[in-house]
Amino acid sequence: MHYPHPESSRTQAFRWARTGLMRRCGRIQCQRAVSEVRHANPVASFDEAREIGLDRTDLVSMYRNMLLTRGIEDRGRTLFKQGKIPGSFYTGLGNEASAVAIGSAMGPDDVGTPIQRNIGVHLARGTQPWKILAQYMGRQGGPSVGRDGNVHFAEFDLGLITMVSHLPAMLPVATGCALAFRIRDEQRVAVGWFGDGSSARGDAHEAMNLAGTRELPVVFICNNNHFAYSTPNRLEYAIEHLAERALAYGFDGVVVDGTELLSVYRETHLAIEKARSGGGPTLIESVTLRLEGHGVHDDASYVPRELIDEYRDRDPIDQFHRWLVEHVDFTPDEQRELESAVKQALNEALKLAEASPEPNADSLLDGVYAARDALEAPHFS
Ligand SMILES: Cc1ncc(C[n+]2csc(CCOP(=O)(O)OP(=O)(O)O)c2C)c(N)n1
Ligand SMILES: [Mg+2]
Repeated sequence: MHYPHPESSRTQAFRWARTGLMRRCGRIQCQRAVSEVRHANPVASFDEAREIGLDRTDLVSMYRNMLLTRGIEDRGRTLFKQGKIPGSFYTGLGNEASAVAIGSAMGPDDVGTPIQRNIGVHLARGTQPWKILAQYMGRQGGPSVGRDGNVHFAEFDLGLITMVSHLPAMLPVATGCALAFRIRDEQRVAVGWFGDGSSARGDAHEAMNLAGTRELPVVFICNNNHFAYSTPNRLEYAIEHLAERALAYGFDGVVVDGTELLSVYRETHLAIEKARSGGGPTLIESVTLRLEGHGVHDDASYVPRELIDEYRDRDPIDQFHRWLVEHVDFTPDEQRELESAVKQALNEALKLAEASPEPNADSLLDGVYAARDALEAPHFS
């Protein structure tokens, strides 16, 4: 099946809807505004990066985390083909910049609920690469201790909460965390992720509506990668940009090019600091393309070739490499050194992960139920 370019057809559908609406309104002066949502600007110089608190070391470290993200997923693909990963395997190819930028912009005490395609968030928060590979292979060393596959995991100690499969069920969790921060008078912010497909479900509306009415310290990130399985954007929603929905909840929305690391970083940084200082939520729509199928079982033959070519040309890692060369004189020697350090880190990670045993069957119920004294919720005291 061939779908036309989702971007252009969506804009076209939106225009038709608007014309129809104006026609139905007849002589009544009724005009529906075309999208007024803000579009983020690129970060055009090192000075602009410094203004949001980033020095050269921070920039190179985010670049390293993008290389690591892609490297881990490349290893995962190979492990899957070797039959070492049970179930299926999902990647975030094309989403590395967005994931690393947001994970890096979060403060040390902030919490987040990353979802599928967000390995870069885990790495930016400090999850060790070997633990991620161990997770993929269902080993004891993985954050879920061998209980689940490659997307349902997170390290709580790093401020990340494990996703459940039902999407976007983690948005109400993020809003709930933000409400708890408000009640406890803590200067912390919650970050909740969801996809373009998941945006159509009630949980997304409920979470954003509650956050808007209470002006909670939460930032919503919509990873809009053009598809939900094989369903293109134009069959998912009838507005121009998902970020427009923020206006209906009474807070700001912004569309950002998710292939540009620093644009995503700046928007997230600003939204988090606004939330922390009492300014309420923001919805950031980070636009990318899912550069592979939904999982390894899907050949993505329904994605138009020209769309893939367009986004391959805008590869987030290559783009940021060019930015570093242009703005901070990143040298070929530094590039070689970094690539070899990343390769070495991945080799070591793989060794540790493969050495990690499979879980014992008699540990199956460990961690399923929380111990009563481990809970600090007031209604237990
Ligand atoms: C409530 C619910 N329905 C269906 C699914 C099955 N499912 C898993 S991922 C997915 C596609 C989600 O699309 P999107 O939100 O755009 O995220 P993407 O996979 O594109 O990153 C679906 C339908 C699910 N996990 N939860
Ligand atoms: Mg999607």
